[in-house]
Amino acid sequence: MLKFLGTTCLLFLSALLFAQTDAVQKPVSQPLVSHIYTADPSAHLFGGRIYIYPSHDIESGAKEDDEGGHFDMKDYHILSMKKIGGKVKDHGVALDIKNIPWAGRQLWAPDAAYKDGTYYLYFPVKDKKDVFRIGVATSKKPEGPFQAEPQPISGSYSIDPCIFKDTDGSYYMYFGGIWGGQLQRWPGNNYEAGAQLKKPEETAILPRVAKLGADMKTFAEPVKEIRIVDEKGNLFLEGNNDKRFFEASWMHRYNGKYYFSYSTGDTHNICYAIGDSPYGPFTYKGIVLKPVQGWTNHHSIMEIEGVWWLFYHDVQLSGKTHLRNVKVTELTYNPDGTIRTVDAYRR
Ligand code: FUB
Repeated sequence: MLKFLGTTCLLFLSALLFAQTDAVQKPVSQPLVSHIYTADPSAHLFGGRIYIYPSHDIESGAKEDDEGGHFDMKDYHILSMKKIGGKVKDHGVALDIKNIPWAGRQLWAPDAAYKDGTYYLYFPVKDKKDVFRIGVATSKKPEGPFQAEPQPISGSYSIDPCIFKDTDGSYYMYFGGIWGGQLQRWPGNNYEAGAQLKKPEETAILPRVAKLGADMKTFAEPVKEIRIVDEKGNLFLEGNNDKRFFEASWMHRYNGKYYFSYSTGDTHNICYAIGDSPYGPFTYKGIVLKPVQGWTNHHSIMEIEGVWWLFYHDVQLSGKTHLRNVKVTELTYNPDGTIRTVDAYRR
């Protein structure tokens, strides 16, 4: 009898285990639009309406490689909605690569800002020498169309600009991305075409920040590195690739503290670190968003009437790493100011 019970128990346990590992991952939210592929959502509240500035993923036929050559985007479409869960409007082409005089290829993750009646769209694109730079374009409307400046922002490089407005009215740009984002080629703000990625035992490459000039089209100061440290104040090594910076910077304030969040790239987390100044240092606190379906993970965070939202993407619609779809889900804080980790799937 005991033997029979033991075998039944074992069978039950293995069935349970099988059911869990085999469980279909049910997404906690659905794509905001499905008529085009969109990624890297930077969300803002402009004039009481939610505007999302995403990448516009396409199938261009470009070959997949470790540099992200298959992310071969050629324009931006801006999305907007009155409220979370409301109807999402696609405002059409807001900026086309053809109309950026200095651009070569690959329009990657953008962000936007508003100041004194003008909207600014910040975007990374490779120049004609295949070097990523960050450009800016302006419009009188949040949805564009945007008119690009004739040159990239002087002193800018790499990818993934995030524009943060501090409570004193200053604007900062956070940026950078290693591997295909080329940040490794810019030690000390100088371009070194042959510069390599760090070895696992070396200190990891750091993200960058610069205060914007009053014209919103220039850097007001030399680009600085942002220190992300562990609880003991030590910088991460490249080998700590589940915590070190890779790409996809975002900055927000919560209860007077500065929250710098970013993707760890090859380990696919969105992590965050907290500091007392927009320049850091930022102390690592944990994971905002666990890996999503697809290789890349990219997000933005914003508050609407006391509720916090996490915008992100996955590949639910296509199953292909370069054809993504943007989503949104709620973000919650613990009483001590730490963020409750989001799992984008019910397992
Ligand atoms: O969309 C192209 C690149 O993929 C972005 O710039 C990265 O952040 C990653 O999401």
